[in-house]
Amino acid sequence: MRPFDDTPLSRDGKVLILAYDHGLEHGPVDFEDVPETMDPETVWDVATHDAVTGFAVQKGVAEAYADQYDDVNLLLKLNGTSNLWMGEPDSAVNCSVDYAAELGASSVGFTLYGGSNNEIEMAEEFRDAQETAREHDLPVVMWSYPRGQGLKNDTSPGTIAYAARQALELGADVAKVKYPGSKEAMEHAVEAAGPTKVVMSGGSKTSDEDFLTTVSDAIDAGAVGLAVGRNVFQRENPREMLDALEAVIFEEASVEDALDY
Ligand code: FBP
Repeated sequence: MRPFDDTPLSRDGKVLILAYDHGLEHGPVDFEDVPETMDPETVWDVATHDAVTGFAVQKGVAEAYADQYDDVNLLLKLNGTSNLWMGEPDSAVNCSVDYAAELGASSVGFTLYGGSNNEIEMAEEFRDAQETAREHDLPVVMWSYPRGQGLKNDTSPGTIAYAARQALELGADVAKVKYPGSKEAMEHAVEAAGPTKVVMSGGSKTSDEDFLTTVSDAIDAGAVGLAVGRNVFQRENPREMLDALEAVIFEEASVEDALDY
C-alpha cells in the first residue's frame, strides 16, 4: 500500500471530501435550498474546485458522470441507505470495490454504525471492502457513526473517541466522525485514532463564521480535514465556501482571513 500522502485523497497530508450522497441518505429535500443542486452535474462542477481531494457519491451518480469529469477525484461510497428505512441503523452495500475501481475511484467510503444491532454484519461487510481496497491500493474512509437503540448521545466525547478508534481497529485509513463539541474532545478522538487520519463531518448548514470556526478548531485539534456536503452545496456560492475552507484546511489561515478569501 502506498503511503496515504501519495494518494489523490491527500493534498499535503490534508483532506477535503465533498459529499453528495444526500439524495440517497436524506432524499431530494436536501436540494430545496438551492434547487439547481438536484442536478448532479451542478455539484460535479463544484467538485472540480482544487480544494476537493475526494468527491463522495453513490454508484449511480458515478456511472452517469464520472467519465466526463477526469479532473475530479472520485470517492465511491460503497454502502448507503435511504431515509425511508425505519429499522435499526443499517446500510446496504450497493457497490463492490472492484466496480468502484472500474469506475475510476481513487478512494472508497463505507459507513459503519457502531452500536447498532447490525454492527456485526456491517463490520464483516467492511472487512471484505477493506481487504479488496488494499488489493487495489485504494484508501478507505470510514463514515464512523455510532448510532442505534443502545446509544443515548451519538456525539459525546467518549462516543466519538470510540468511533475514531473503531476505524483504526478495523483498518480504515480515514475516520470521518461528527464534531464532539470541543477542541479537547476532538484531540482525544485524534489520539484514539492513532495512525488513522481523522476528518470532521460537516453536518447541517450553519453560518459561515460558525462553520469555519468549528473546522478551524478541528484542524487545531489534529484532524486532517473535513468531509462536507450541505455546508457547501446548500450555499448560493459553494465555491466561495470552498475557497475559505481551502484557506483554513490547507493554509491554516485564521477564520477572519479565510472569510475575506
Ligand atoms: P453533511 O456535511 O451534509 O452532513 O454530509 C456528510 C454526510 O456524511 C453525507 O455523506 C451523508 O449523506 C450525511 O452526512 C449523512 O448524515 P446523517 O446520517 O447524520 O443524516
